[in-house]
Amino acid sequence: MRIGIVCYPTFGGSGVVATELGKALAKEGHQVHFITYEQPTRLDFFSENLYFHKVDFVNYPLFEYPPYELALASRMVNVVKNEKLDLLHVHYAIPHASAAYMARQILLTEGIYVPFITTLHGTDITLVGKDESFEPVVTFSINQSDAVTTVSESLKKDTYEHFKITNDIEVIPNFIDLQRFRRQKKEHFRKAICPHGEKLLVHTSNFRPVKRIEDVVKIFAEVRQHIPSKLLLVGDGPELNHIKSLCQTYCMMEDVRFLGKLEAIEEVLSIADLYLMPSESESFGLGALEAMACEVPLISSNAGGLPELNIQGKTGFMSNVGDVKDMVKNALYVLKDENLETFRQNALARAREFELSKIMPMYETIYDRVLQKAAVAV
Ligand code: GMT
Repeated sequence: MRIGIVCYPTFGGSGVVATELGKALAKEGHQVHFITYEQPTRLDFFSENLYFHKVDFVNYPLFEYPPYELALASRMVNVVKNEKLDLLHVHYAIPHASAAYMARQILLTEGIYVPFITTLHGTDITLVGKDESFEPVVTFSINQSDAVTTVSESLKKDTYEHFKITNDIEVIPNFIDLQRFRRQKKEHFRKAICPHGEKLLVHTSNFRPVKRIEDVVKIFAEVRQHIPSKLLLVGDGPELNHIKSLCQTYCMMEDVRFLGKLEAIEEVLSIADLYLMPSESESFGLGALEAMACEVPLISSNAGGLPELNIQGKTGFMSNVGDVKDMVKNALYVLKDENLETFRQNALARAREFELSKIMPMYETIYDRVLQKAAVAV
């Protein structure tokens, strides 16, 4: 198949899922064309089946807000025609689904029907999409998609609740490449961070308010009163400076390290004992799945799709959003030497259920189906 993938090329979860999916499809022999404004972060190697088409556009002094969506739709039209794409798979509704709709309609005037599949990832529904400034367009483009997927049952429910959806929604969870995400021996690294055998807690994210990183800091401040421990904060985003000053307020800068954006995240996860994800809302929790694959148990909130990943009392624990006290109690329990190994093994076993090779065929099945339908429609 010749597949066009549209995504945000940044470190965000939706971009990671889109890129990893594209890479895996290319390995299977499909021809995969990424259409986006920048080379996706994880698209960092050569494969004969992978292509990148940059969305370029002229900016004109009249445009206070450059119309990216129009340039994207035009580029999609151009790539579909030139590369003879069979379908488009767009990740994150805004503005990718409406741009895909526009491209499909333009191509139709030339007798070409290119179906598009929309994958909803989370904040495109739970935060941004339902805002009245976007809602009618999001509803319309979801309903016009040839197939729609969400990354959890919870996100599917939210989508039906917040929008007037007439289309079917299928759930395809996030996946993990266990060849890459596995616990590696990194003793020297561990010793450098925890020289006196401290326990190591980790959080990775894009430092947005929805991640409640203040809670991460509060949990750690309390845990270190009971167990010698260190905290690694990986990522970058709008909350970073605020979180740094919070750590200073708690006088614990010597126990907290900020690592910024990291590509080899699996190396950090390989030395961790506990992963913290106290999010306000989380449609799946890809960062947590990456940690679990590296045998790191999870202390999380019970928001969104997290109960579909974290098994209470087995792979870690969940608490209500903001219940820092309960999260501290659970963290101390998991970190006990006599408990940690069992939680580690349970986390890995759970991660195995989301192995890439089990999830990718679900997308291929949808591709086959929309192509069959499109063939009948033309
Ligand atoms: O976590 C983020 O804020 C990034 C965001 C994105 O769309 O780039 O991630 C969302 O999609 C991921 C991949 O499907 C999910 O694993 C994350 O749970 C989801 N984030 C939220 O719902 C907050």
